[in-house]
Amino acid sequence: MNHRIEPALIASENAKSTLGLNEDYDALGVTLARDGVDIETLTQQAQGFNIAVPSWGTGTGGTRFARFPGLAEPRNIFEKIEDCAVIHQLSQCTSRVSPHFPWDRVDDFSELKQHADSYGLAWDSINSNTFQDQAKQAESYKFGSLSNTSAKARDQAIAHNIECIQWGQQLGSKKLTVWVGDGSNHPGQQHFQRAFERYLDSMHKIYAELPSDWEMHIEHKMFEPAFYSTVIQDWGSNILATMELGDRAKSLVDLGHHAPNTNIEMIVSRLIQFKKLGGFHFNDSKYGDDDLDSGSLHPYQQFLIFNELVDAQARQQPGFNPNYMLDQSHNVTDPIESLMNSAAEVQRSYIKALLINRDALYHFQEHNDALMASNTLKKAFNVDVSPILAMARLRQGGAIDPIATYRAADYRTGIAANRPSSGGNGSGIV
Ligand code: LRH
Ligand code: MN
Repeated sequence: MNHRIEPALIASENAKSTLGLNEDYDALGVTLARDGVDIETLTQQAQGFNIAVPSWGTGTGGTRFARFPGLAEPRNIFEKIEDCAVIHQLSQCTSRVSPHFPWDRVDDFSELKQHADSYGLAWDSINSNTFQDQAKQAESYKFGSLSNTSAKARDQAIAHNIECIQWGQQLGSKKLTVWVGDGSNHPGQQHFQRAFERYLDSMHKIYAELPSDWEMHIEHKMFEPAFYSTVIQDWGSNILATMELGDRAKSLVDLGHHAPNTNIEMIVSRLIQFKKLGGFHFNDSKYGDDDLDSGSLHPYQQFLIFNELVDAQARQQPGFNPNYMLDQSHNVTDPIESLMNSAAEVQRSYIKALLINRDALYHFQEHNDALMASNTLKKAFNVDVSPILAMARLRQGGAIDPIATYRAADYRTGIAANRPSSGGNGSGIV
């Protein structure tokens, strides 16, 4: 298998902190054992955790105001894969990449598959794009895509999604994610029911082409690019659409797509209960769809979401198999560092949620002991599980400290010569 970072460098960096890690790990083991928790079981669960990386997150992101490209930006999907290989090599929990078409379109998909295979990377959900007009595109998506009043525009968007499935099959993916920006900016501009009916009619035509072992994930979003109404505006419209389409249509929860202070963990619980939780786009936000690093602002909310996920796992909830993925935009940090950091922060929420004493929680819930129920969650959240995450990385050949090791490797300086800046738009979202 190819490596982007010299394994010897990772080993020498790890050697600097292995002693300290073992001490911290053993001490945490003793503390957890006092509550009957076996640290080794948790470390194995940490090693089994995996979260996909968005190809579009490897380039520096921007806003409508500006984008400030960094050094040695990836200019195409091959270079994005190389950077994803660095993230997985050091973090050991991001072995899948989610592409976006046509941003990542290539002429030879088998060549692209071989390139990813050479780094031990697989392909996660395929993201279609009917929120931008491509050069020489016949029908514009200015007034929507799958819900556009123009049948020609809808057919064009349907054809693109079906093509995305075919490209995904060549890469070995098993999921299609459909997010559309369709909506309106003015009251009266759109007939809500007719727009939703057109959307459902289009999605039925795409669903009919979905291979039997694939899932379709529908992503809702409150606003942007539309600022008055959005056809799939919230989890309600989302789950209704998935129920309308069929068992293999499920809802995807992008954390940033909700109004501030929305109880997202409760939405997750509902989707789990009705076997409609397809997966997540993890990120964090303060105001809108800020696409900030996961757990950087609301780590407790992320932990509460994993409380629902671990609870379903513990109850062996039928139809429970959510897909985990990051969806972030890195405007002021090195995307590789932010993606490694964020993958570990989501992994941290999972391990902390595994520490929750569920029997005690259920007892306090049944007896309306609100304070002790809340304290049972906080007790788990307040455990520093960093030694478990680091040990999971070390045991799989990763870095005890991914950021320090990445900086020691000075990766971007090393590849800058092969990646002359393309100036212009590069591969960030904007
Ligand atoms: C929409 C979204 C969607 C992607 C896009 C890049 O805001 O979250 O998941 O297609 O970002
Ligand atoms: Mn998203």
